[in-house]
Amino acid sequence: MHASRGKRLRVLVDMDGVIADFEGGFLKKYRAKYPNEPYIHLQDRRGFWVSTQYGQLRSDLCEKAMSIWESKNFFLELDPIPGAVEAVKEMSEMENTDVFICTSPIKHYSHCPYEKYAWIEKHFGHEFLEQIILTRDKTVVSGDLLIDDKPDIQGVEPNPTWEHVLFLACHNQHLPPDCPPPPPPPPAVLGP
Ligand code: DGP
Ligand code: MG
Repeated sequence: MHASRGKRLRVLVDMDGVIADFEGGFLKKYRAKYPNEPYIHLQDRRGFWVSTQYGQLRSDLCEKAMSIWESKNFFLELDPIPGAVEAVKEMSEMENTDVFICTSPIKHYSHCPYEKYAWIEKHFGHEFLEQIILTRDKTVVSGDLLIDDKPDIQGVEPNPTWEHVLFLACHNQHLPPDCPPPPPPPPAVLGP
């Protein structure tokens, strides 16, 4: 494809749900903080937004869920998805290939942006900090491929340059292949 035409291939790799185990980390800390509250097994997760599904279980659980990823050290202590760090390192060493980590920080910004940088440094090394893109809108980032577990990636650019490769996750594994994305929730870019 592009590389064979003399152009370098630019791969954008999402972080949460692709290289960092957001769902597993969330469930572990939610159950530790709220041992007497109901929870959703990973195999029963449906829909991208964790807080939406917890809110459907019981309305006050939406806020309880959000308190987990808004806490200090939540993002820093996420485990890597098995094999993902090695795969991204290998890909970044491939000829004619540039790899960037392209990740959306949560709007509660006290800890998340810092911890995302620290996580990349811890697992990939200091040099990899050059390859981080923090954005709430991935449609304005140019690349050839975007590997991401979110089924619908919307933003201000209606025709992103990248092709979306949907990364399998507990919340999207029941979706039919190539299903059309649901309409975007106006006006927020990212959602809850
Ligand atoms: P990304 O993986 O780059 O698409 O980032 C999405 C972020 O949103 C990631 O940190 C996971 C987080 N997230 C998952 N569910 C919810 C939710 O229900 N509400 C909020 N605010 N963030 C969520
Ligand atoms: Mg993700």
